[in-house]
Amino acid sequence: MDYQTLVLDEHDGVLTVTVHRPPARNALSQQTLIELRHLLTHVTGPRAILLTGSEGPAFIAGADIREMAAMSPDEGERFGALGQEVTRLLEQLPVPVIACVDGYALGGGCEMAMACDFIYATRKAVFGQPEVLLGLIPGFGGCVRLFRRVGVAKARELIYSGRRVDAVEAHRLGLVNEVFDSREEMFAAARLVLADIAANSPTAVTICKSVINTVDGLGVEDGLRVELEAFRQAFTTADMREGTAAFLAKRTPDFRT
Ligand code: CO8
Repeated sequence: MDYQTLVLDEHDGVLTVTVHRPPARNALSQQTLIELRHLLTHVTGPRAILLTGSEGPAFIAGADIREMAAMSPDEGERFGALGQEVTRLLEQLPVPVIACVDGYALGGGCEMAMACDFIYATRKAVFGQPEVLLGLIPGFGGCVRLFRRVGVAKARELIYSGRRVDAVEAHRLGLVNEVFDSREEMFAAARLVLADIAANSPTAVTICKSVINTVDGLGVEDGLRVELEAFRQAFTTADMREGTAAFLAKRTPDFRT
C-alpha cells in the first residue's frame, strides 16, 4: 500500500511511524486509520515501534472532525470500529510500542497513545478527551483505557469535563512515563530504553506483554492463572535456558530468538 498520511523510517530494528497530516494537526482521517491498519497487519521485522506525529503543534489532534461531522450513525459506528481495531492492533503487537508525544494528543490522539505500551512526552505535550465538547464520546477506547492508567475518578473528571492536562500533570497522573525538554531528547531516550529492552530475551518480553494485556481487567485469581500458564511457556524457550545458564556462568546471555 502506498501510504499518503504516514511516514515510515526504520533504524537499528526500530520502526518510527509518523502520522503526517500537518494541515489538519495530524488528525486521524479514515484514510490514516486504513493506512495504520494495513501497516500494523503487515509489519514484520522491527524489534520495536515508535509512534509519533509530524513536528508541529500536535502529536495527533484527534479523529478527523470534518469527516465525522458528515457521518450517519452507521458510518460513525464503522469509523469507531476502525479506530478501535487500530488501537487493538497496536496494543497486541508482539514487540514494544512507545508513543512519543510532542504537542496536542487530544481525543483519538490520546487514545492512540494509550494503546501503546507506554508514553514519553515533551514539555509541549497536552492530553485530553474533549469529545463531549463536540457532542461525541471517546470512541477509540478512551472510556476503556484512560481509567486503567489514571484511576476511575480522574478519568471521569477528564472525560466529563473535556479538560486538558499538560505534560507535567500527565506525568503526575501516571499517563506519561517521562517528560523531556525537547523532541530530540525524547527520541534519544526512547531509543535508549528500547536498546535496554533489546538486550533481553525478545520471547520473554513478548510473553510479558501478552500477559499484561490478557490480565488487564481480570480479577486477581484469573490473572494469576494466566500468568502461571505463560510462566510455564517461558520454561519451554531456548531463551530461558540460555538466560539462566548465562547468569550461572557469569556471562552475557546470547539470545537468538
Ligand atoms: N479534525 C480535523 N481537523 C482538525 C482537527 C481535527 N481533530 N484538529 C485541528 N484540525 C484542523 C483545523 O480545522 C484547522 O483547519 P483549517 O486550517 O482548515 O481551518 C487546522 O487543523 C488547524 O487548527 P487550529 O487552527 O485549531 O490549530 P491550533 O494549533 O490553533 O490548535 C488544536 C490546535 C488545539 C489541536 C485545535 O485544532 C483543536 O482543538 N482541535 C480539535 C481537538 C479535538 O477536539 N479533538 C477530538 C476530536 S473527536 C475524537 O477524537 C473522537 C475519537 C473517537 C471517535 C469515535 C467515532 C465513533
